[in-house]
Amino acid sequence: MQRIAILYDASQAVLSTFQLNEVLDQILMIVRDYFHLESGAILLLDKERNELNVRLSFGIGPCPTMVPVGKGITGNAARLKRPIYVPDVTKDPRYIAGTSGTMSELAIPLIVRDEVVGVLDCQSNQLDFFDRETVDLLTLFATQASIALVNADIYSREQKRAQQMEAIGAIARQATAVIKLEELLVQLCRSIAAHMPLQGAAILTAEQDGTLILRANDGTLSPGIETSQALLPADNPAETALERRKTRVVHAGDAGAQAVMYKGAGSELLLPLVSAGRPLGVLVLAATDPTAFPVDDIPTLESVADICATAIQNALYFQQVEQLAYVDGLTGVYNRRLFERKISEELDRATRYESTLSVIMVDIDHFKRVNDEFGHLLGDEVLRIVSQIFLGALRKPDSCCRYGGEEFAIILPETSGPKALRVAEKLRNLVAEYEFPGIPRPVTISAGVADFPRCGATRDDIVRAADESLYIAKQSGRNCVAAQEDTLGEAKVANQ
Ligand code: GH3
Ligand code: MG
Ligand code: MG
Repeated sequence: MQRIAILYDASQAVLSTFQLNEVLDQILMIVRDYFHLESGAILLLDKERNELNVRLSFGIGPCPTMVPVGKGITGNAARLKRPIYVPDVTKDPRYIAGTSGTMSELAIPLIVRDEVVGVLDCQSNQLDFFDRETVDLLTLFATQASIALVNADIYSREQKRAQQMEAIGAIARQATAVIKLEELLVQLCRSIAAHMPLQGAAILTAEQDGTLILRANDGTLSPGIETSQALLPADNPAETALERRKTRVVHAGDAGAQAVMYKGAGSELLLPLVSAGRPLGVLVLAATDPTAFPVDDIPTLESVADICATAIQNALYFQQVEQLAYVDGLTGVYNRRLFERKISEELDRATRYESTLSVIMVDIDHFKRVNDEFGHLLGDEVLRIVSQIFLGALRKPDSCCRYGGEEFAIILPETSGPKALRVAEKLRNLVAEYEFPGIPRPVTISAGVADFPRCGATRDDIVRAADESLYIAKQSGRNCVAAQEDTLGEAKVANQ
């Protein structure tokens, strides 16, 4: 009767909490205090590896923390799914020597709905310590303990799920708050790293040719790849993940795990970012723990990737619309609106870094005549061709803008007046030499050059100076290039 009371108390105690650590504590406390054992341990089953890991113990000296299922007395209890009692461990070859003084051992599998979840290992320093009744009682207690362990496991999963859902909500809210692509990518990495137990998060974006570039991270990348825009080696796991549209876990030390970019990362999850069938990039989540990304968590993390992909798609769309607002419909070069914006930005920058900047104003000569003689459509074609000639001859940082009608304004960052004059001269030459289809004579341009800081400090100063130079070029007979007196020491007309 007293023993039934013990069992009742013990069950109450282990079932009174959902916290795994508390359940483990309670189980071993009961084994030690109610059953007066010298040592004991709870081993939990790692199903994937088919091994038992010691989660908590008392009175046990140095002994293996992991036992494969089928090995030792505990491993055999798990394999056979029934308690194994060894009254004299010295006579049992299965016994793995550990704690000195142990004479008898009882290993009881922890089973719920016919599935082994672990083993309760009980040891005594006395030979044949466990009588029939104690074995039965401990076995009954183990049943209660198994239920408590499973409850705690369900609870911790639920809690984790709830935290994940909360994190997804927060990430989604932050994702919709930013529309500029570069900012969005960094924001996504930061909020993912802030809301999830990770070492870091990064986003790789797919370039047009399919290569992946590291575009953003949460700021915790290892110094070696701190530089954004880092290109990944070909055939890296991230590339295959995106190609196959399949989430992939890589572990440090895996063959081809070059994409493990975080120093000290034990594992990385590579989540393809795909929106409306379009491959946009890869979300990289890094963790120090090699087992940080269990299969159960993948769907939740994939929904985080979906949120990212949608937000990135929106930002790309916004970028496209924004770009369209700055592009001239007829020629495809930038429009005047971009010119106004760009020149202000570049002047700010040149002022800050005390560098130079030039503007070339271009006007097609006698364009009215071209229209009159060959028709408006051909006139349009001339505008398109001239634009292409300019684009082909300018450097990447230069901006070619259609300023109005048949006038162009070209911004040359970090370029002094004399150098800009040479560029203008090159453009003039290219146009003059071009044989425009349907126009049996050369089409020419005139150009005026001005530079910062020599021609002034403001946008208006520079544009006015370039306009005046253009006027001088026109006055000098057209098909030529001119610069302000300030630029070259005296008003100069080149190459009449
Ligand atoms: P100048 O050498 O002094 O610059 O003479 P110009 O004939 O080029 O100058 P003007 O300002 O008299 O004429 C500009 C012409 O450009 C008038 C206008 O019809 C034409 N134009 C402006 N925009 C377009 C366009 O989009 N397409 C076409 N085909 N013609 C245009
Ligand atoms: Mg004009
Ligand atoms: Mg003209």
